[in-house]
Amino acid sequence: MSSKPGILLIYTGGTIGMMKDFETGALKAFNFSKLQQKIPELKQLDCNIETISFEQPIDSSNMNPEKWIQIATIIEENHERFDGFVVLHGSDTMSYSASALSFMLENLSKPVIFTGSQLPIGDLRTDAKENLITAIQIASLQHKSKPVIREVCLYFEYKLYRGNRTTKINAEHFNAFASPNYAPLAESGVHLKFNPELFLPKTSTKKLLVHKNLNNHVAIVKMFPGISETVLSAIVNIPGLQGIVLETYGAGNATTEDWFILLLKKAIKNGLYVVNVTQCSGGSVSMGHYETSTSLKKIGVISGKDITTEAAITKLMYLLGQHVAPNVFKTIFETPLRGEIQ
Ligand code: ASN
Repeated sequence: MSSKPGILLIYTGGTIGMMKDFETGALKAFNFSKLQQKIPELKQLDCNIETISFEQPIDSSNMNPEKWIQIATIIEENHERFDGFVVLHGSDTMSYSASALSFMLENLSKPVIFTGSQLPIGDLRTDAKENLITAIQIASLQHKSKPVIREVCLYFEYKLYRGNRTTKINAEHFNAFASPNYAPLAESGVHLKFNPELFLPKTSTKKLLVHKNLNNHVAIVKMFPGISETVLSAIVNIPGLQGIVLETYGAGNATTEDWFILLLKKAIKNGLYVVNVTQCSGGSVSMGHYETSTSLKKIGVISGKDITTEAAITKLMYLLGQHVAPNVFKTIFETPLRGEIQ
């Protein structure tokens, strides 16, 4: 048996594996065997790579909870056989998927690295090769026969981030992602430089638990000056809605108008979970710091602290899917489960 680490490459789609449609000129995903032909360099890596592909590779704008379950199931079924996993994924919703998978995979002790690219792998100026090759190298790194990385990460343009801390910040630049509230776990230059003090602590030797119950009766609402009672009331009264992520201003502030506070107060009383996240790209919610957030705190709004919107909405889906009891929901949401919140 080979002593080289074994890596499973999971191809879901994305620009990395796309080609121009002859008729329309639009980019479309193609199948994985073609992708491999474009990267003969994979053979030079010091690990054994096996691949598995979505039957129909997708543009990540078509990503959804069913497909997250598909990714999680592939990891679950192959967990014992492989030392690490690299998920090839479109960049558009990669941060949502990396966040979702971080919650779905409890007690993870192996690397799951999401990566993709801004230009197709066949393009002369592609960023795909560096992203893919370094992601595989990181996934196969071991120390004393144990994986160095033991969490869900996202690797893009020379940086390895904790997946659930990331957000896509640019539709064109190769440097497409940021992790505004958490420094990169590693940076790739001439050397690969790791920041082990930022890794999730090695807590347990417990068995991997894969949670596949996600509840999508949730919504994201972005505050803006002029938001009306009619609009907000229509949203919070959607039949079956169980949670909203409310993107507020600055450190978690919102209008103090009576209709707004009363509407949310009633919705929360009726069992709706409201999570306060900032619409700023960095920093934290701190309810009570300004008068404009004091009432939100009083009526039981959950603090998203420094969480990203991507991690907040997927954490909501995960906790609702876990049927967390209402009396502890707020406390559990405000507690870091996978390093997603301070
Ligand atoms: N639309 C593509 C996707 O998310 C964008 C990319 O991968 N760069 O699938």
